[in-house]
Amino acid sequence: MNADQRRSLRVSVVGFPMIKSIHKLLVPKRGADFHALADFFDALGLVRGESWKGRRSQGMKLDAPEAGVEIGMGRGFPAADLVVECDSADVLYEVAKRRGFRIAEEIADCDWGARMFTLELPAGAGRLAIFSYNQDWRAKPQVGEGKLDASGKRFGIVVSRFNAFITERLLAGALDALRRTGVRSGDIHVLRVPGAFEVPSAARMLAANGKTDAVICLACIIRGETSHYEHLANEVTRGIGQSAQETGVPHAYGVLTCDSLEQAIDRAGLKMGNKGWDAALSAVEMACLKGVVGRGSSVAGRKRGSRSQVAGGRKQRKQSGRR
Ligand code: INI
Repeated sequence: MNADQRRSLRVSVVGFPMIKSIHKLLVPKRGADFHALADFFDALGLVRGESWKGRRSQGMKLDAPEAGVEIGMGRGFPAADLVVECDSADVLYEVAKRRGFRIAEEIADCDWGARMFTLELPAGAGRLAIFSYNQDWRAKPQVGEGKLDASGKRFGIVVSRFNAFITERLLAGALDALRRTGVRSGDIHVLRVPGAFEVPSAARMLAANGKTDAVICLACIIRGETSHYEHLANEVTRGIGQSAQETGVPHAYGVLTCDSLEQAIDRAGLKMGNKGWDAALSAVEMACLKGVVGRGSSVAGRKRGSRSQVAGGRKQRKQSGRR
């Protein structure tokens, strides 16, 4: 027994081996049938997976995103050796007709909420049923994101005077981004503070005043010879995060932590863009996210147990009973 065999034996003894895939095996006798089957499944849109060509055999896999064994009893099942679900059985029915595939059963409505037809597989390999559900009952992720339209929103900007050569450029970038996303000048409140260390406290003052939709924090910390830099950077970062968490008001992090002045210049409008501008856009997006996640929204506003498309679809599927 070699090392690989010993390892796989150990897996099956120690833990339950995971099933990787399920395949319907078709073994045509002639090369022409092999190619006819490959063309047939290609035409229906199955995706070509791995293939091999050896001395003893050749083969290819045609994959679908989902596969499995279905055990059913009762009536209404298609008389088929293989069943494929697709987006639109009607479209594939037209493809099959155009390609001259042999149709065993015409397309028709099923009482379980689907459209279905049956084809003869090439090379006498059996029958294939193709169906699509009339309603998409599968769970879909609820995706939400904040828009970049900040009109009517109010922003606070905290900017440190330390390294003003850099931070004034960050401020200019942030103001530009806010104006371009529709913020009125009167809705922007700028607070100047001595250095980065003071940024979190000032940010909290703005966040707590009840009139600010998001706070933009701008500072520049440049590494010196001492460990002061690390302490300062950590504390400023922690403080900004804490203020955001505790007030529930989004805070954008526009604090440069750089090894040199050159690096800072690059991030204040030169080679690496302007981090003030970036921070302002993040603030706008986060300020708008509140509306997306708020009550009655598609993301978080749905009450538990309320009828979703998914639950409705499942219910219907259960009631009608597939096939
Ligand atoms: N403040 C900065 O914004 N950047 C720095 O690089 C910096 N350094 O290196 O010391 C800095 N120090 C000042 C600090 O933020 C406070 O303003 C000061 O300690 C007073 O509390």
